[in-house]
Amino acid sequence: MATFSSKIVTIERHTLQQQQFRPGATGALTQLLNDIAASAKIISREVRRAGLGDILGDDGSVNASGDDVKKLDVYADKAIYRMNDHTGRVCVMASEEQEEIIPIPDKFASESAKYVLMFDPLDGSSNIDCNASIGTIFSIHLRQSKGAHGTLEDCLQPGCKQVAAGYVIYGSSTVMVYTTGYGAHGFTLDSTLGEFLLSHENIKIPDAGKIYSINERDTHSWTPNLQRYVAWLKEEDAETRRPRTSRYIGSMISDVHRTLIKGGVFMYPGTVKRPDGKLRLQYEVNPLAFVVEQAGGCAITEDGGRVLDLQPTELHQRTSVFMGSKNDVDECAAFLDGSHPALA
Ligand code: AHM
Ligand code: MG
Repeated sequence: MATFSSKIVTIERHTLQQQQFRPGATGALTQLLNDIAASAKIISREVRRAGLGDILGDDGSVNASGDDVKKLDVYADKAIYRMNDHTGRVCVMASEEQEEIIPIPDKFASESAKYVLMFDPLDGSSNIDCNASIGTIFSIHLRQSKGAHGTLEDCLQPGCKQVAAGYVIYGSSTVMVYTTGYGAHGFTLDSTLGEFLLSHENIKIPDAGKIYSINERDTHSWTPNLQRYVAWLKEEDAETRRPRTSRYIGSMISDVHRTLIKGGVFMYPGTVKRPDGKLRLQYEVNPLAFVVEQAGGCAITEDGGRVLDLQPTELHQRTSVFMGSKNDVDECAAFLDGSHPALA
């Protein structure tokens, strides 16, 4: 007879339990996280059906960051908006898919709405047509403004001010990982029950990994120190775990999720054409950096600063990023600032 040794915990129960760590909590953040989980179920269902209907392929437009918009991006963007525009918990939203901040409709806008919700509805969407994993990334801040409507300034807070963040990866299964600053926790969607069940409690990223993840197309646009670092990773030296293995899906959420589970380093540096890289600070880098730090890892920019300390000045700001296992990021930082002995 099967025996069951561990408890079954739904995401609703988990977010409620986590509320105890926030003295004075009203339950609004707990409910907001549950609303995000609910929109993720809707998006997951649609992603799973992709290819069955007339949903695959480009819709012909270009988004605020200059990328082609896929129909599923639009669907995911609307699903998150419609789940959160009327709850009285969110004062303003911002999406990677939309140029400006997204106001709450007047009839639902309220001074008591405490939270700012920013999201990348479907990250890695260029992978939709070939069935590689994609995902939703979200970042939540406490509002700073007064009045019925939240403002742009509410959306321009540094990542260290996030009160919660996470992502949902639509991979071989659908997994939601979130943090409210008390560890990073993962839940797998049981599609027959329609419930996210705790599957990765208190995720700990390995201190060191064997995988590096970067788009090597840009090798010739990297700084000489970064070129040397990636070349060094390929050299043979068992003592320093080399050569490392390369993995790059081209879907940040998938590359970072793998890094979180298996360890290693994920890198998106600046290039000659794009000195700040490609990835967006508020929608992609900050939320994933928060999760990675909560799992015991690190996230820095190319100049060695902590990602979460960056003060955003514009909504669709880009930043370079190097994130993952502590040892790997430290090693990488030493190459970037020129202090690594291998550069002598
Ligand atoms: P997207 O938000 O339009 O999907 O673009 C972001 C994606 C990231 O998921 C991924 O890390 C990166 O673009 C890959 O870019 P590149 O093809 O330049 O390596
Ligand atoms: Mg994205």
